[in-house]
Amino acid sequence: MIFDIDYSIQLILNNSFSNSNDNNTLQKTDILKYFTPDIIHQICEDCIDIFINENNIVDIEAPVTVCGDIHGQLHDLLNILNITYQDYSIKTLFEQINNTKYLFLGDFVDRGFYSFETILFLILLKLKYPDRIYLIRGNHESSNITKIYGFYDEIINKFGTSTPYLNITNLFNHLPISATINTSNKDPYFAMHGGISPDLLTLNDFDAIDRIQEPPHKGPMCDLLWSDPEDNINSDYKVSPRGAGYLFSKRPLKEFNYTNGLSMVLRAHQLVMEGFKMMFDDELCTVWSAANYCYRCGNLGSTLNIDSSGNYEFSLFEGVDINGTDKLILPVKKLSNSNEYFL
Ligand SMILES: [Mn+2]
Repeated sequence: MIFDIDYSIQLILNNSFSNSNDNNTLQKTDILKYFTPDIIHQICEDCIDIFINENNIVDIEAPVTVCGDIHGQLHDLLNILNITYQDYSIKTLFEQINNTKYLFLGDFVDRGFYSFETILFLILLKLKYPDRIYLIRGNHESSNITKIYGFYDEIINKFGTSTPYLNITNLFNHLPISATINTSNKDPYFAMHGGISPDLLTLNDFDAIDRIQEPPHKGPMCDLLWSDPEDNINSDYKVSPRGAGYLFSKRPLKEFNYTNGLSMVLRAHQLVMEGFKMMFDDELCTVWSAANYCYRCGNLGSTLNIDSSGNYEFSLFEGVDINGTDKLILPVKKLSNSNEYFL
């Protein structure tokens, strides 16, 4: 089974910017005609071959753009990648990826309208740029969770069969679960989807996790994908109201950074109206990239851009109007950590 990566990527781009009234027709005639279950199976198998050779902690050299939850909001993902309604050529996309690596912190699917296109686009980029595009697992990259929150239903509606769903959730089981970002002048940044775990005190502990599985309901892998930071608890860890993972306080987070020589933990997993949130003496940051979450929350999205020497700045953006036709992408606003606020 042969597929062309560049053609596949351009096909998704073309369809993403077609007139919304024709969207379903075009998806049926173009996207679904090309991406048959056999092709999707092959794309997943090729991408699994890459993930299986990545460690539980992937090592990334900055510059890198760190992205939080996407949740099937394909047009926000394209916005992050500098793709606009005016210019959605793969040449522009590939130039952007050659400027900065990308790290996506999980929760690619569920909630939004385009989970299938979003995950397909991301794994095609991973195939094209295995050393510039990095994907780590979120709690929604799970067979159990995606059956409830939209991805499974979307696949059944689009294909009439669960085969692509089974291939893609199998791919989820191979995703790495954390990342270090190395820079020339600062201690490494460390990233995961949810948060820290009482069972993961040193980075060596991460290597012991057998990650090739559906995320368990408890234990270190579960905590990494599900936990949240919390200001108002007076213990290190507390049971999470989510029913999985923990709430963790400043003390264990700062101890984790100190023990492992890290400058900051980067995570996603929680909606932030301002797009990002610094906590715990600026030793933890939440990055949220699904702007106007579920097309109604009115929140900003952000990415955290880390340069080669370790300085960072946020890009803030508003939600893309997916019903618009001639001004689909809103301008990206930059907020730098050289501003007084972040010193
Ligand atoms: Mn999450």
